[in-house]
Amino acid sequence: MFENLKEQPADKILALMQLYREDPREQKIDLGVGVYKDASGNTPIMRAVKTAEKQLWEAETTKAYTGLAGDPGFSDAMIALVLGDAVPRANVAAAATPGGTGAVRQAFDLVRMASPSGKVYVSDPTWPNHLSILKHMGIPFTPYRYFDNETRAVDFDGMMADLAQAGKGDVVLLHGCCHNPTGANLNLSQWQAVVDLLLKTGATPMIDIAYQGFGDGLEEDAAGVRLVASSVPECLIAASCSKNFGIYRERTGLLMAVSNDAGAQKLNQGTLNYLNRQNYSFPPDYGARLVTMVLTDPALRADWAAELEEVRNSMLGLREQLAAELQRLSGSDRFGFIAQHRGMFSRLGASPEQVETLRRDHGIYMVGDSRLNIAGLNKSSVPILAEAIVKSGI
Ligand code: PLP
Ligand code: TYF
Repeated sequence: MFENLKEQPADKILALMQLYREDPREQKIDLGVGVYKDASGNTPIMRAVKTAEKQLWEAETTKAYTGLAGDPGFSDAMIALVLGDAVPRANVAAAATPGGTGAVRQAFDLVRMASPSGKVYVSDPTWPNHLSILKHMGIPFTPYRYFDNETRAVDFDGMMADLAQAGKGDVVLLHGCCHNPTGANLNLSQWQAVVDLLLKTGATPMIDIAYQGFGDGLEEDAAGVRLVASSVPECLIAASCSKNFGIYRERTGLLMAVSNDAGAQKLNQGTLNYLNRQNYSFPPDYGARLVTMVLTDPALRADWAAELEEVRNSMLGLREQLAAELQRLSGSDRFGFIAQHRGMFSRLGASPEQVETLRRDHGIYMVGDSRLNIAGLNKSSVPILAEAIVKSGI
């Protein structure tokens, strides 16, 4: 039967990672895959996570199965981190998943069960994995306008016009913060307008939040999600711990189903448990346990939040340095958006040919749509990138 298998398209971001590794040039800059890197190019284990690992090694007495939804303490801690006190805990069903990707996948599975003919509205552009998973699952989806290529900001009028088409039974997929791949985000009054529209159309929001703490701060980055969750009758939230806890390979995420009908919680929780069982039974626990320890121990939490703040400020500093350097070299303000964008990514607005030139002639690797990972830079590579960008006529 294997002869029936077809070659599947590679993930372009992961393929680029490989290409970079194979490049023998010494002077090369990796702005591809969305992994945080410090000034020396390392992806460190966060201090609080390392301490929690030591404590866990000492204290852990069993590796027996957890529950189908994972450790309830992890759900509690993550619900509080993402939602604060926006909704009563009793209104939230939650299940641990293998990473944020697992949460996205389980959410789509729930959508398919609850609304078989529903369509998922995805931002244009969005994280390619959203599209690839939807395609794989055979779930119909349609793009909504999101990014204005001229201004490199959100095309909010276009977005609202397109989302007005979504109706009851449809799902509107939103990025909680730090939009991937553009770096352009909604402000709070735009979130409010989206909420008003959702209330009017009856479409269900699904929020993917993979970078809480990477944009403007832990609370600030969750403001949109909290506004949505506290305003609409129901929503889905897929949260990832990969970036903000730096535990990428531990595969740690949480799917939340929020309903303002507290009576629905039992059914929603049962559904999430069922979906975990169908796909992998028990979710991974190691990363979830570390996150729970960090979030519930005041000293570990303070240290984690402080280090996350350092990470965030280092990316903001690089954004400002790059925008200033580009302004100096190009003599124009057209790169000012780099300092306005938030999170790891910005979409530069270069053509695929220009992206290729940067790679071939300058050893600078960014994704083909000209998404660059700001964290791949440091103070000394910013001027090199800025010069290459201007030389390539971007
Ligand atoms: N959603 C978005 C938008 C992302 O960029 C990522 C990236 O890593 C994820 C979800 C999920 O990541 P992970 O599965 O590594 O937790
Ligand atoms: O967009 C990124 O670079 C990150 C990491 O299949 C990633 O979200 C990329 C591709 C992928 C899984 C994670």
